[in-house]
Amino acid sequence: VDRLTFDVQVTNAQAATIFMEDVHAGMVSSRKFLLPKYFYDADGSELFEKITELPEYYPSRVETKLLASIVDDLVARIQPKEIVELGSGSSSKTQLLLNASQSSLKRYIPLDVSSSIVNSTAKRLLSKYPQLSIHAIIGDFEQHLAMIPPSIGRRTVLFLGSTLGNLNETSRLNLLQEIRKIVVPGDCVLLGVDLVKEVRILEEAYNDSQGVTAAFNRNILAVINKNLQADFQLEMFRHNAFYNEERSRIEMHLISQGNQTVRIKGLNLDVLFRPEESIWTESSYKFTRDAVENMLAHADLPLVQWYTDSEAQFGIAVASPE
Ligand code: AVJ
Repeated sequence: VDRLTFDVQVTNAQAATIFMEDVHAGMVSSRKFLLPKYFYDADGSELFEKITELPEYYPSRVETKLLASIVDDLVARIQPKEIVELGSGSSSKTQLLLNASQSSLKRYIPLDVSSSIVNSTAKRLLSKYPQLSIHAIIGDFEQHLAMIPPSIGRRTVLFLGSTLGNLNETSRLNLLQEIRKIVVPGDCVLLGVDLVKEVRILEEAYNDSQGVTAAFNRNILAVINKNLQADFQLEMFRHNAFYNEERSRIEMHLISQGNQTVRIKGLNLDVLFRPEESIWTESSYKFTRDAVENMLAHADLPLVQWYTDSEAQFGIAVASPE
């Protein structure tokens, strides 16, 4: 259809090379690590969907409910002509905005690394919203924001799901500064962030009783097994997630159960693990309103509106350049 533009910034071959480099760097590091973006193969995405339905995992549920409750107010204020979404995935929360913006909205620009998900989502949205055109970009939001086409008018950049919380402070500021370059006064940025709260609630959200989060965490090893012909034994790594209060972040680790050597054939690499040695797989930073306001201000994106649920579990920030 001519209402769909499909823009591939990373081919599968390029993505495979970057994956190899990232796994290599993480496995030869003195403190081993893997990047959380690699959780999300087909199995990992399915496990994450299951996480969002867990009683302990409040963020997705609370954000969706919050967004639903503010969307009319939001759209009345911002009347977006186009929506750019970073890490759009299945665009499920986005539909609340698409529905409410139907009179003003002309174009949707989803950016995501997964071409299959973006492709199927785009087709579904095209048939559901006959006035909408879609310019999908397959890429990494930390690298390809410059590839977003010139604006056609009042732009809203969406970054939901507390995905920003997976980035450390430097990367966060970097990304926000890149976002700043694709908006002008009158546009806005909508940022969903998980908030600092009681440690017990935070830790339970990442240590669910059914072990889904543990399976999600271990799945990153299966991703390496599959794509780099490695022989990680998943049951030889224990899921460990805890709140680091000093740094305001949940840390997820995989802890080696004993001495072991893992062969990663695709990297021609043997990796030795000591008993209790950790692979750091994810940080999930938690924010306060002040922290969000400060980081946005540093990127020259003043906070203009702040929404939160009645229990202040999750926040949605609206920022707009001056
Ligand atoms: C998708 C990044 C928001 O950090 O809470 C869920 C991913 N990790 N359980 C998060 C995740 C473990 C999630 N984000």
